[in-house]
Amino acid sequence: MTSSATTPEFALYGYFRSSAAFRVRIALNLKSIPVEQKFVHLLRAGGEQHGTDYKALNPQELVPTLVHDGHAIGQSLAIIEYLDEIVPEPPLLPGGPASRARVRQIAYAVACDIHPVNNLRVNLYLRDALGAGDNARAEWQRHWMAKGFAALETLLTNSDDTGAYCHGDSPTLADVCLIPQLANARRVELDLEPYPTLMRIEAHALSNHAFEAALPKNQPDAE
Ligand SMILES: N[C@@H](CCC(=O)N[C@@H](CS)C(=O)NCC(=O)O)C(=O)O
Repeated sequence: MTSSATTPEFALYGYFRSSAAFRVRIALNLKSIPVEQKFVHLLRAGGEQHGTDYKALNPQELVPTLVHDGHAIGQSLAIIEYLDEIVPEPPLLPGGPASRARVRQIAYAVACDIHPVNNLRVNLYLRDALGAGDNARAEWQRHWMAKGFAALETLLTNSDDTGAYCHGDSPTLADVCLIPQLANARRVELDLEPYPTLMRIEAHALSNHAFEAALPKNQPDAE
């Protein structure tokens, strides 16, 4: 693990290509929280996430981990909710139970259903234990992303609650999850033409510096 030398109050262990870390980077940027980035290379030397030091911090051996005030917090959604509680402005969940439920529905569709089956360790298991070739692995990812995006496209297109962002005209947890997943989709060359509403929201989000600065290509550890 290597680190950049900036302010130590918040430290984020991540990897430029990790979409779960990308979510946290967006949330930190939206809230203008300065962070010391610590880089965990998921591929080098069998994966630095499996090393003793990192495992002590996050027994799941996954990034991201946020370290703040003596706590090491794993799980991007737990981290983002923590940030939303300690730095409430701007809020990442809207007012009103129904609105909050809708934002969580979109966020969880990405974070609980699309993302986990496409994670690196799942891909490596497909490749190494089950003998799937690289083409099959890419097809697996495209399949699950397409299924998830089709549902989100319908949900977002058919709702008056959708605005410039997934919910209204301000970024929420829904956008924080959706935009990184679209970056993953591009990596496996999924055709995104069937999702014009997702594309419109993505274009708008990326015009916001908080999202743009969090892109994998803009990270110090980008390759
Ligand atoms: N549900 C977790 C997922 C974390 C996760 O899957 N992280 C990936 C990168 S996006 C990872 O560390 N993969 C390493 C591995 O599979 O070995 C979260 O939201 O933080």
